[in-house]
Amino acid sequence: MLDLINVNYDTLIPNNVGLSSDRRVLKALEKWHPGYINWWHDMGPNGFQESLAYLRTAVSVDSKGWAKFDYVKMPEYRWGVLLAPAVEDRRIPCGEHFGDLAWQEVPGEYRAMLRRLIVIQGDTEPASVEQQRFLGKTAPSLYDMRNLFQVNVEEGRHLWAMVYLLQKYFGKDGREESDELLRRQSGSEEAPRMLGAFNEETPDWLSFFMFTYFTDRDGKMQLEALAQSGFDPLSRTTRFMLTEEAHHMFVGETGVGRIVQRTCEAMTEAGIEDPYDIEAVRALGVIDLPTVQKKLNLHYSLSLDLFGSEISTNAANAFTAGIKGRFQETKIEDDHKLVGATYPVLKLIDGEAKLIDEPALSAINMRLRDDYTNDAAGGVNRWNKIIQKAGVAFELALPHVAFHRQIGEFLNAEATPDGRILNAEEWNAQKGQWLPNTADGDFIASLMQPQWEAGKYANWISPPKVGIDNKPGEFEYVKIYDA
Ligand code: BYC
Ligand code: FE
Ligand code: FE
Repeated sequence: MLDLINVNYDTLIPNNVGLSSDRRVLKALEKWHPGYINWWHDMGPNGFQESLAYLRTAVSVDSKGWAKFDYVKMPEYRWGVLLAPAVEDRRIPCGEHFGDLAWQEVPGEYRAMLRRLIVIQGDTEPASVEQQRFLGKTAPSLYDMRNLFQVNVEEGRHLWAMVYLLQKYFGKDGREESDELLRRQSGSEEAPRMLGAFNEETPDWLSFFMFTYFTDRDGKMQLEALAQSGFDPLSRTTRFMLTEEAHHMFVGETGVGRIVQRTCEAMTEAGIEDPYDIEAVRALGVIDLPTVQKKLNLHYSLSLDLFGSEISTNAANAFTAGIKGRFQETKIEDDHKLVGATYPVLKLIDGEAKLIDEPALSAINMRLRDDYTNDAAGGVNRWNKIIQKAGVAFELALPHVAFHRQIGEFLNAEATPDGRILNAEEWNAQKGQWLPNTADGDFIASLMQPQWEAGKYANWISPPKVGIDNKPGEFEYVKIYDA
Protein backbone atom coordinates (compact mmCIF):
# COMPACT_ATOMS: atom_id res chain seq x y z
CA MET A 1 0.00 0.00 0.00
CA LEU A 2 1.37 3.37 -0.98
CA ASP A 3 1.95 5.63 2.01
CA LEU A 4 1.37 9.19 0.89
CA ILE A 5 1.86 10.90 4.24
CA ASN A 6 5.22 9.53 5.32
CA VAL A 7 8.12 9.94 3.00
CA ASN A 8 9.73 6.98 1.29
CA TYR A 9 13.52 7.15 1.73
CA ASP A 10 14.30 3.84 -0.06
CA THR A 11 14.74 5.39 -3.50
CA LEU A 12 17.63 7.70 -4.30
CA ILE A 13 15.07 10.50 -4.30
CA PRO A 14 12.93 10.53 -1.15
CA ASN A 15 9.32 11.13 -2.06
CA ASN A 16 5.68 10.67 -1.24
CA VAL A 17 4.54 10.53 -4.85
CA GLY A 18 5.12 6.81 -5.41
CA LEU A 19 8.24 7.33 -7.53
CA SER A 20 9.36 3.69 -7.17
CA SER A 21 6.36 2.63 -9.26
CA ASP A 22 6.71 5.52 -11.73
CA ARG A 23 9.78 4.25 -13.57
CA ARG A 24 9.82 6.89 -16.28
CA VAL A 25 9.88 9.86 -13.93
CA LEU A 26 12.20 8.14 -11.44
CA LYS A 27 14.67 7.50 -14.27
CA ALA A 28 14.45 11.08 -15.52
CA LEU A 29 15.05 12.45 -12.03
CA GLU A 30 17.93 10.04 -11.40
CA LYS A 31 19.46 11.27 -14.61
CA TRP A 32 19.09 14.89 -13.52
CA HIS A 33 20.46 14.18 -10.02
CA PRO A 34 24.24 14.17 -10.75
CA GLY A 35 24.00 17.55 -12.47
CA TYR A 36 22.19 18.88 -9.43
CA ILE A 37 24.90 17.56 -7.08
CA ASN A 38 27.58 19.11 -9.30
CA TRP A 39 25.70 22.38 -9.19
CA TRP A 40 25.47 22.15 -5.38
CA HIS A 41 29.23 21.55 -5.13
CA ASP A 42 30.05 24.43 -7.48
CA MET A 43 27.38 26.96 -6.54
CA GLY A 44 26.18 25.90 -3.07
CA PRO A 45 27.64 27.07 0.27
CA ASN A 46 31.27 27.78 -0.49
CA GLY A 47 33.75 25.95 1.75
CA PHE A 48 31.33 23.89 3.87
CA GLN A 49 30.66 20.78 1.84
CA GLU A 50 32.44 18.55 4.37
CA SER A 51 31.00 20.20 7.46
CA LEU A 52 28.25 18.63 9.52
CA ALA A 53 25.23 20.89 9.88
CA TYR A 54 22.38 20.28 12.28
CA LEU A 55 19.51 20.36 9.78
CA ARG A 56 15.89 19.40 9.60
CA THR A 57 14.77 16.99 6.92
CA ALA A 58 11.12 16.50 6.00
CA VAL A 59 9.94 13.01 6.95
CA SER A 60 6.21 13.52 6.52
CA VAL A 61 3.80 16.04 5.09
CA ASP A 62 1.65 15.86 8.19
CA SER A 63 1.26 19.36 9.65
CA LYS A 64 2.39 18.07 13.05
CA GLY A 65 5.88 16.64 13.34
CA TRP A 66 6.86 16.71 9.68
CA ALA A 67 10.59 17.11 10.20
CA LYS A 68 13.45 15.47 12.02
CA PHE A 69 16.75 17.10 13.01
CA ASP A 70 20.20 15.60 12.67
CA TYR A 71 23.78 16.33 11.64
CA VAL A 72 24.26 15.99 7.91
CA LYS A 73 26.89 16.83 5.32
CA MET A 74 25.02 19.10 2.94
CA PRO A 75 25.83 17.24 -0.30
CA GLU A 76 24.29 14.17 1.40
CA TYR A 77 21.11 15.99 2.36
CA ARG A 78 18.05 14.00 1.25
CA TRP A 79 16.38 16.39 -1.16
CA GLY A 80 12.99 14.94 -1.85
CA VAL A 81 9.77 15.39 -3.74
CA LEU A 82 6.92 16.07 -1.35
CA LEU A 83 3.35 16.96 -2.06
CA ALA A 84 0.78 18.03 0.52
CA PRO A 85 -2.05 15.48 0.82
CA ALA A 86 -4.69 15.67 -1.89
CA VAL A 87 -7.88 17.46 -0.94
CA GLU A 88 -10.76 15.21 -1.85
CA ASP A 89 -13.04 16.58 -4.55
CA ARG A 90 -10.95 19.74 -4.89
CA ARG A 91 -12.46 22.31 -7.28
CA ILE A 92 -10.88 25.01 -9.43
CA PRO A 93 -11.23 28.09 -7.21
CA CYS A 94 -11.21 30.90 -9.79
CA GLY A 95 -11.64 31.96 -13.38
CA GLU A 96 -13.79 30.60 -16.16
CA HIS A 97 -13.55 26.99 -14.94
CA PHE A 98 -14.60 27.98 -11.43
CA GLY A 99 -16.21 25.04 -9.65
CA ASP A 100 -14.96 22.33 -12.04
CA LEU A 101 -12.90 19.46 -10.64
CA ALA A 102 -9.22 20.43 -10.33
CA TRP A 103 -6.98 19.09 -13.10
CA GLN A 104 -4.74 16.12 -12.36
CA GLU A 105 -3.06 16.43 -15.77
CA VAL A 106 -1.89 19.53 -17.62
CA PRO A 107 -4.76 21.06 -19.61
CA GLY A 108 -3.42 21.32 -23.18
CA GLU A 109 -4.58 24.88 -23.80
CA TYR A 110 -2.71 26.15 -20.73
CA ARG A 111 0.42 24.09 -21.10
CA ALA A 112 2.72 26.95 -22.14
CA MET A 113 1.43 29.27 -19.43
CA LEU A 114 1.83 26.64 -16.73
CA ARG A 115 5.30 25.70 -17.86
CA ARG A 116 6.39 29.33 -17.79
CA LEU A 117 5.15 29.87 -14.23
CA ILE A 118 6.76 26.64 -13.00
CA VAL A 119 10.05 27.53 -14.70
CA ILE A 120 10.07 31.05 -13.20
CA GLN A 121 9.29 29.66 -9.76
CA GLY A 122 12.01 27.01 -10.18
CA ASP A 123 14.56 29.57 -11.35
CA THR A 124 14.38 31.65 -8.18
CA GLU A 125 15.17 28.75 -5.85
CA PRO A 126 18.74 27.89 -6.94
CA ALA A 127 19.32 31.58 -7.63
CA SER A 128 18.96 32.40 -3.94
CA VAL A 129 21.43 29.64 -3.01
CA GLU A 130 23.91 31.13 -5.47
CA GLN A 131 23.41 34.61 -4.04
CA GLN A 132 24.08 33.37 -0.52
CA ARG A 133 26.97 31.04 -1.21
CA PHE A 134 29.74 33.07 0.43
CA LEU A 135 27.90 34.02 3.61
CA GLY A 136 28.98 30.97 5.62
CA LYS A 137 32.50 32.37 5.70
CA THR A 138 31.37 35.43 7.67
CA ALA A 139 28.66 33.86 9.83
CA PRO A 140 28.19 35.78 13.10
CA SER A 141 27.58 32.48 14.95
CA LEU A 142 27.15 28.77 14.34
CA TYR A 143 23.45 29.23 15.04
CA ASP A 144 23.17 31.71 12.17
CA MET A 145 25.35 29.59 9.93
CA ARG A 146 23.05 26.64 10.50
CA ASN A 147 19.99 28.74 9.66
CA LEU A 148 21.66 29.89 6.44
CA PHE A 149 22.37 26.29 5.45
CA GLN A 150 18.84 25.22 6.37
CA VAL A 151 17.41 27.89 4.09
CA ASN A 152 19.87 26.86 1.35
CA VAL A 153 19.06 23.13 1.40
CA GLU A 154 15.35 23.88 1.42
CA GLU A 155 15.64 26.23 -1.55
CA GLY A 156 17.45 23.34 -3.20
CA ARG A 157 14.46 21.14 -2.39
CA HIS A 158 12.13 23.73 -3.87
CA LEU A 159 14.06 23.40 -7.10
CA TRP A 160 13.47 19.65 -6.92
CA ALA A 161 9.77 20.32 -6.40
CA MET A 162 9.54 22.30 -9.65
CA VAL A 163 11.79 19.90 -11.57
CA TYR A 164 9.54 17.03 -10.55
CA LEU A 165 6.55 18.80 -12.11
CA LEU A 166 8.55 19.56 -15.27
CA GLN A 167 9.80 15.97 -15.61
CA LYS A 168 6.49 14.34 -14.84
CA TYR A 169 4.11 16.55 -16.78
CA PHE A 170 6.06 18.27 -19.54
CA GLY A 171 7.97 15.54 -21.39
CA LYS A 172 10.93 16.56 -23.50
CA ASP A 173 10.67 20.31 -23.02
CA GLY A 174 10.26 19.73 -19.29
CA ARG A 175 13.59 17.89 -19.29
CA GLU A 176 15.22 20.69 -21.25
CA GLU A 177 13.89 23.31 -18.87
CA SER A 178 15.20 21.27 -15.93
CA ASP A 179 18.69 21.38 -17.41
CA GLU A 180 18.40 25.11 -18.05
CA LEU A 181 17.54 25.66 -14.39
CA LEU A 182 21.04 24.38 -13.55
CA ARG A 183 22.68 26.33 -16.34
CA ARG A 184 21.48 29.88 -15.65
CA GLN A 185 23.36 31.59 -12.83
CA SER A 186 22.64 34.50 -10.58
CA GLY A 187 24.43 37.61 -11.84
CA SER A 188 25.75 35.90 -14.98
CA GLU A 189 26.16 38.04 -18.11
CA GLU A 190 25.37 35.28 -20.63
CA ALA A 191 22.73 33.35 -18.70
CA PRO A 192 21.32 35.34 -15.81
CA ARG A 193 18.47 34.22 -13.58
CA MET A 194 15.04 35.24 -14.86
CA LEU A 195 13.88 37.83 -12.33
CA GLY A 196 15.69 41.03 -11.35
CA ALA A 197 16.10 40.58 -7.60
CA PHE A 198 17.74 37.19 -8.12
CA ASN A 199 20.68 38.67 -9.97
CA GLU A 200 21.53 41.10 -7.18
CA GLU A 201 24.25 40.39 -4.65
CA THR A 202 23.65 39.34 -1.07
CA PRO A 203 26.97 40.74 0.17
CA ASP A 204 26.51 40.64 3.93
CA TRP A 205 24.34 39.25 6.71
CA LEU A 206 22.12 42.29 7.03
CA SER A 207 21.25 41.80 3.37
CA PHE A 208 20.69 38.09 3.98
CA PHE A 209 18.21 38.81 6.75
CA MET A 210 16.45 41.50 4.69
CA PHE A 211 16.34 39.10 1.75
CA THR A 212 14.81 36.27 3.78
CA TYR A 213 12.35 38.71 5.32
CA PHE A 214 11.30 40.55 2.14
CA THR A 215 12.20 38.38 -0.84
CA ASP A 216 11.31 35.02 0.68
CA ARG A 217 8.01 36.72 1.53
CA ASP A 218 7.45 37.38 -2.17
CA GLY A 219 8.09 33.64 -2.42
CA LYS A 220 5.39 33.06 0.16
CA MET A 221 2.85 35.24 -1.68
CA GLN A 222 3.60 33.70 -5.07
CA LEU A 223 3.41 30.20 -3.59
CA GLU A 224 0.09 31.13 -1.96
CA ALA A 225 -1.18 32.21 -5.38
CA LEU A 226 0.10 29.01 -7.02
CA ALA A 227 -1.36 26.93 -4.17
CA GLN A 228 -4.74 28.10 -5.53
CA SER A 229 -3.94 26.65 -8.94
CA GLY A 230 -6.53 24.51 -10.67
CA PHE A 231 -3.60 22.28 -11.71
CA ASP A 232 -3.68 20.13 -8.59
CA PRO A 233 -0.08 18.80 -8.55
CA LEU A 234 1.16 22.42 -8.54
CA SER A 235 -1.21 23.31 -5.74
CA ARG A 236 -0.12 20.36 -3.61
CA THR A 237 3.59 20.98 -4.19
CA THR A 238 3.41 24.65 -3.31
CA ARG A 239 1.26 23.96 -0.26
CA PHE A 240 4.04 21.86 1.20
CA MET A 241 6.71 24.41 0.21
CA LEU A 242 4.83 27.01 2.24
CA THR A 243 5.39 25.06 5.48
CA GLU A 244 9.15 25.36 4.88
CA GLU A 245 8.93 29.01 3.84
CA ALA A 246 7.76 30.06 7.30
CA HIS A 247 11.20 29.29 8.73
CA HIS A 248 12.95 31.36 6.07
CA MET A 249 10.95 34.44 7.01
CA PHE A 250 11.50 33.67 10.70
CA VAL A 251 15.24 33.74 10.05
CA GLY A 252 14.88 37.14 8.37
CA GLU A 253 12.59 38.71 10.93
CA THR A 254 14.54 37.55 13.97
CA GLY A 255 17.85 38.33 12.27
CA VAL A 256 16.96 41.96 11.66
CA GLY A 257 15.33 42.13 15.10
CA ARG A 258 18.51 40.89 16.78
CA ILE A 259 20.63 43.42 14.89
CA VAL A 260 18.32 46.26 15.86
CA GLN A 261 18.29 45.08 19.46
CA ARG A 262 22.05 44.90 19.69
CA THR A 263 22.44 48.40 18.21
CA CYS A 264 19.97 49.87 20.72
CA GLU A 265 21.67 48.08 23.62
CA ALA A 266 25.11 49.31 22.61
CA MET A 267 23.81 52.87 22.19
CA THR A 268 22.21 52.80 25.64
CA GLU A 269 25.33 51.40 27.29
CA ALA A 270 27.44 54.11 25.65
CA GLY A 271 24.93 56.84 26.46
CA ILE A 272 24.36 57.75 22.80
CA GLU A 273 20.89 59.22 22.37
CA ASP A 274 20.98 60.42 18.78
CA PRO A 275 20.43 57.50 16.37
CA TYR A 276 21.66 59.76 13.54
CA ASP A 277 25.07 60.20 15.17
CA ILE A 278 26.29 57.57 12.76
CA GLU A 279 29.99 57.89 13.51
CA ALA A 280 29.49 57.45 17.25
CA VAL A 281 27.20 54.44 16.77
CA ARG A 282 29.51 52.79 14.26
CA ALA A 283 32.45 53.28 16.58
CA LEU A 284 30.69 50.81 18.90
CA GLY A 285 30.98 48.13 16.23
CA VAL A 286 27.23 47.89 15.61
CA ILE A 287 25.07 48.84 12.63
CA ASP A 288 23.43 52.26 12.95
CA LEU A 289 19.65 52.30 12.49
CA PRO A 290 19.63 54.68 9.47
CA THR A 291 21.74 52.12 7.60
CA VAL A 292 19.32 49.37 8.59
CA GLN A 293 16.57 51.55 7.07
CA LYS A 294 18.57 51.93 3.84
CA LYS A 295 18.96 48.17 3.48
CA LEU A 296 15.26 47.79 4.19
CA ASN A 297 14.49 50.32 1.43
CA LEU A 298 16.66 48.39 -1.00
CA HIS A 299 15.34 44.90 -0.36
CA TYR A 300 11.70 45.91 -0.09
CA SER A 301 11.79 47.80 -3.39
CA LEU A 302 13.63 44.97 -5.17
CA SER A 303 11.03 42.55 -3.82
CA LEU A 304 8.10 44.72 -5.01
CA ASP A 305 9.48 44.37 -8.55
CA LEU A 306 8.92 40.62 -8.29
CA PHE A 307 5.17 41.14 -8.47
CA GLY A 308 5.43 42.26 -12.12
CA SER A 309 3.51 45.18 -13.55
CA GLU A 310 0.48 46.51 -11.71
CA ILE A 311 -1.54 46.08 -14.88
CA SER A 312 -0.81 42.71 -16.47
CA THR A 313 -2.51 40.65 -19.14
CA ASN A 314 -0.34 37.67 -18.18
CA ALA A 315 -1.77 37.82 -14.69
CA ALA A 316 -5.34 38.28 -15.95
CA ASN A 317 -4.96 35.30 -18.27
CA ALA A 318 -3.49 33.06 -15.56
CA PHE A 319 -6.36 33.95 -13.22
CA THR A 320 -9.07 33.44 -15.82
CA ALA A 321 -7.52 30.13 -16.81
CA GLY A 322 -7.60 29.03 -13.17
CA ILE A 323 -3.82 28.52 -13.17
CA LYS A 324 -2.94 31.09 -10.50
CA GLY A 325 -5.35 32.46 -7.90
CA ARG A 326 -5.33 35.37 -5.49
CA PHE A 327 -3.98 35.25 -1.94
CA GLN A 328 -6.46 33.10 0.04
CA GLU A 329 -8.75 32.86 -2.98
CA THR A 330 -11.19 30.48 -1.35
CA LYS A 331 -11.73 32.86 1.58
CA ILE A 332 -12.55 35.87 -0.61
CA GLU A 333 -16.26 36.59 -0.91
CA ASP A 334 -16.95 37.41 -4.54
CA ASP A 335 -17.73 35.48 -7.73
CA HIS A 336 -14.03 34.45 -8.24
CA LYS A 337 -14.37 35.39 -11.91
CA LEU A 338 -14.01 39.18 -11.62
CA VAL A 339 -15.55 39.94 -15.01
CA GLY A 340 -16.59 43.59 -14.76
CA ALA A 341 -15.11 44.07 -11.26
CA THR A 342 -12.61 46.83 -10.48
CA TYR A 343 -9.63 47.23 -8.15
CA PRO A 344 -7.85 50.45 -7.13
CA VAL A 345 -4.37 50.64 -8.68
CA LEU A 346 -1.69 53.12 -7.68
CA LYS A 347 -0.62 54.99 -10.84
CA LEU A 348 1.60 57.89 -11.72
CA ILE A 349 -0.72 60.69 -12.86
CA ASP A 350 0.68 64.17 -13.58
CA GLY A 351 3.73 63.54 -11.45
CA GLU A 352 1.77 62.19 -8.50
CA ALA A 353 0.92 58.71 -7.25
CA LYS A 354 -2.87 58.28 -7.34
CA LEU A 355 -5.30 55.39 -6.86
CA ILE A 356 -7.31 54.71 -10.02
CA ASP A 357 -9.98 52.03 -10.44
CA GLU A 358 -8.94 49.49 -13.04
CA PRO A 359 -10.44 46.19 -14.21
CA ALA A 360 -9.77 43.77 -11.34
CA LEU A 361 -8.63 41.07 -13.73
CA SER A 362 -5.80 43.23 -15.06
CA ALA A 363 -4.91 44.26 -11.51
CA ILE A 364 -4.23 40.79 -10.08
CA ASN A 365 -0.52 41.54 -9.57
CA MET A 366 -1.33 44.81 -7.83
CA ARG A 367 -3.69 43.07 -5.45
CA LEU A 368 -1.12 40.41 -4.53
CA ARG A 369 1.44 43.16 -4.01
CA ASP A 370 -0.97 44.96 -1.66
CA ASP A 371 -1.46 41.74 0.30
CA TYR A 372 2.32 41.43 0.44
CA THR A 373 2.76 44.94 1.79
CA ASN A 374 0.25 44.23 4.57
CA ASP A 375 2.03 41.02 5.39
CA ALA A 376 5.44 42.69 5.41
CA ALA A 377 4.31 45.52 7.70
CA GLY A 378 3.90 43.17 10.70
CA GLY A 379 7.57 42.49 11.19
CA VAL A 380 8.48 46.17 10.77
CA ASN A 381 6.11 46.96 13.65
CA ARG A 382 7.77 44.31 15.77
CA TRP A 383 11.23 45.74 15.00
CA ASN A 384 9.94 49.14 16.06
CA LYS A 385 8.70 47.68 19.36
CA ILE A 386 12.26 46.55 20.08
CA ILE A 387 13.57 50.06 19.37
CA GLN A 388 10.82 51.70 21.46
CA LYS A 389 11.39 49.38 24.38
CA ALA A 390 15.06 50.33 24.38
CA GLY A 391 14.03 54.00 24.53
CA VAL A 392 15.70 54.96 21.25
CA ALA A 393 13.93 57.65 19.20
CA PHE A 394 13.85 56.01 15.79
CA GLU A 395 11.25 54.31 13.66
CA LEU A 396 11.75 51.97 10.72
CA ALA A 397 9.23 52.23 7.89
CA LEU A 398 8.39 50.61 4.58
CA PRO A 399 9.17 53.07 1.78
CA HIS A 400 6.44 54.16 -0.64
CA VAL A 401 5.85 51.68 -3.48
CA ALA A 402 6.97 54.32 -6.00
CA PHE A 403 10.45 54.35 -4.46
CA HIS A 404 13.36 52.81 -6.44
CA ARG A 405 11.31 50.69 -8.83
CA GLN A 406 12.52 48.87 -11.93
CA ILE A 407 9.22 47.32 -13.01
CA GLY A 408 5.76 48.70 -13.61
CA GLU A 409 4.02 52.01 -13.17
CA PHE A 410 6.89 53.75 -11.34
CA LEU A 411 9.69 52.43 -13.51
CA ASN A 412 10.77 55.86 -14.70
CA ALA A 413 9.78 57.87 -11.64
CA GLU A 414 12.44 59.03 -9.20
CA ALA A 415 10.51 58.94 -5.94
CA THR A 416 11.58 59.57 -2.36
CA PRO A 417 10.79 56.95 0.31
CA ASP A 418 7.70 59.00 1.17
CA GLY A 419 6.51 59.03 -2.42
CA ARG A 420 7.41 62.53 -3.63
CA ILE A 421 8.49 62.52 -7.28
CA LEU A 422 11.86 64.17 -7.94
CA ASN A 423 13.72 65.07 -11.09
CA ALA A 424 16.79 63.05 -12.01
CA GLU A 425 19.20 65.64 -10.67
CA GLU A 426 17.54 65.80 -7.25
CA TRP A 427 17.35 62.03 -7.11
CA ASN A 428 21.01 61.53 -7.90
CA ALA A 429 22.03 64.11 -5.33
CA GLN A 430 19.99 62.48 -2.57
CA LYS A 431 19.74 58.76 -3.27
CA GLY A 432 22.71 57.99 -1.00
CA GLN A 433 20.51 58.97 1.95
CA TRP A 434 17.97 56.32 1.04
CA LEU A 435 19.93 53.44 -0.44
CA PRO A 436 23.14 51.90 0.89
CA ASN A 437 26.12 53.78 -0.55
CA THR A 438 29.69 52.57 -0.90
CA ALA A 439 30.71 53.82 2.54
CA ASP A 440 27.76 52.00 4.15
CA GLY A 441 28.68 48.83 2.31
CA ASP A 442 32.33 49.11 3.38
CA PHE A 443 31.35 49.68 6.98
CA ILE A 444 29.05 46.66 7.10
CA ALA A 445 31.70 44.58 5.33
CA SER A 446 34.20 45.55 8.02
CA LEU A 447 31.92 44.01 10.66
CA MET A 448 31.57 40.72 8.82
CA GLN A 449 34.14 38.76 10.80
CA PRO A 450 33.31 35.12 11.48
CA GLN A 451 32.37 34.07 15.00
CA TRP A 452 32.42 30.27 14.94
CA GLU A 453 32.82 29.44 18.60
CA ALA A 454 29.77 27.52 19.84
CA GLY A 455 27.46 29.77 21.85
CA LYS A 456 29.26 33.01 20.88
CA TYR A 457 27.89 35.84 18.73
CA ALA A 458 29.51 38.64 16.76
CA ASN A 459 29.32 41.99 18.53
CA TRP A 460 26.78 43.47 16.08
CA ILE A 461 23.99 40.96 16.69
CA SER A 462 22.16 39.74 19.82
CA PRO A 463 21.87 36.03 20.57
CA PRO A 464 18.48 34.49 19.74
CA LYS A 465 15.92 34.03 22.50
CA VAL A 466 15.68 30.27 21.92
CA GLY A 467 17.74 27.72 20.07
CA ILE A 468 16.72 25.60 17.09
CA ASP A 469 15.05 22.31 18.08
CA ASN A 470 15.20 23.52 21.71
CA LYS A 471 18.97 23.19 21.81
CA PRO A 472 20.84 24.97 24.61
CA GLY A 473 22.88 28.14 24.00
CA GLU A 474 26.29 26.50 23.59
CA PHE A 475 25.06 23.85 21.13
CA GLU A 476 27.42 23.27 18.19
CA TYR A 477 25.04 23.80 15.28
CA VAL A 478 27.74 23.26 12.67
CA LYS A 479 30.85 21.09 13.02
CA ILE A 480 33.26 22.69 10.61
CA TYR A 481 35.70 20.35 8.91
CA ASP A 482 36.72 22.34 5.85
CA ALA A 483 36.16 26.07 5.11
N1 BYC B 1 12.26 40.80 -13.38
O1 BYC B 1 2.83 41.05 -17.11
P1 BYC B 1 4.07 41.31 -16.37
C1 BYC B 1 10.66 32.80 -4.47
C2 BYC B 1 8.67 40.29 -17.04
S1 BYC B 1 10.17 34.28 -5.20
C3 BYC B 1 12.38 40.48 -14.69
O2 BYC B 1 4.27 42.60 -15.74
P2 BYC B 1 3.57 38.92 -14.92
C4 BYC B 1 11.90 32.82 -3.67
C5 BYC B 1 7.68 39.16 -17.20
O3 BYC B 1 8.30 37.89 -17.05
C6 BYC B 1 8.70 33.88 -6.13
N2 BYC B 1 11.35 40.39 -15.54
O4 BYC B 1 4.33 40.25 -15.25
C7 BYC B 1 12.22 33.86 -2.85
C8 BYC B 1 7.15 39.41 -18.58
O5 BYC B 1 8.10 38.93 -19.52
P3 BYC B 1 7.63 38.15 -20.84
C9 BYC B 1 8.96 33.38 -7.53
C10 BYC B 1 10.12 40.60 -15.06
O6 BYC B 1 3.94 37.87 -15.88
C11 BYC B 1 13.40 33.84 -2.13
C12 BYC B 1 7.15 40.92 -18.68
O7 BYC B 1 8.07 41.37 -17.69
N3 BYC B 1 7.77 32.90 -8.15
O8 BYC B 1 10.01 31.85 -4.62
O9 BYC B 1 2.16 39.16 -14.64
C13 BYC B 1 14.26 32.74 -2.21
C14 BYC B 1 5.78 41.52 -18.41
O10 BYC B 1 5.32 40.93 -17.23
C15 BYC B 1 9.88 40.91 -13.71
C16 BYC B 1 7.03 33.60 -9.05
O11 BYC B 1 7.35 34.69 -9.42
C17 BYC B 1 11.02 41.02 -12.86
N4 BYC B 1 10.90 41.32 -11.56
O12 BYC B 1 4.23 38.69 -13.49
C18 BYC B 1 13.94 31.69 -3.05
C19 BYC B 1 5.78 32.93 -9.54
N5 BYC B 1 8.56 41.09 -13.55
O13 BYC B 1 7.02 36.86 -20.39
C20 BYC B 1 12.75 31.71 -3.77
C21 BYC B 1 5.73 32.73 -11.00
C22 BYC B 1 7.99 40.88 -14.72
O14 BYC B 1 6.67 39.07 -21.48
N6 BYC B 1 5.82 33.96 -11.76
N7 BYC B 1 8.90 40.57 -15.64
O15 BYC B 1 8.94 37.95 -21.57
C23 BYC B 1 4.77 34.80 -11.99
O16 BYC B 1 3.70 34.57 -11.50
C24 BYC B 1 4.93 35.98 -12.89
O17 BYC B 1 5.70 35.59 -13.97
C25 BYC B 1 5.58 37.22 -12.25
C26 BYC B 1 5.52 38.37 -13.29
C27 BYC B 1 4.84 37.57 -10.99
C28 BYC B 1 7.04 37.00 -11.94
FE1 FE C 1 11.83 28.61 -1.99
FE1 FE D 1 12.44 30.53 0.92
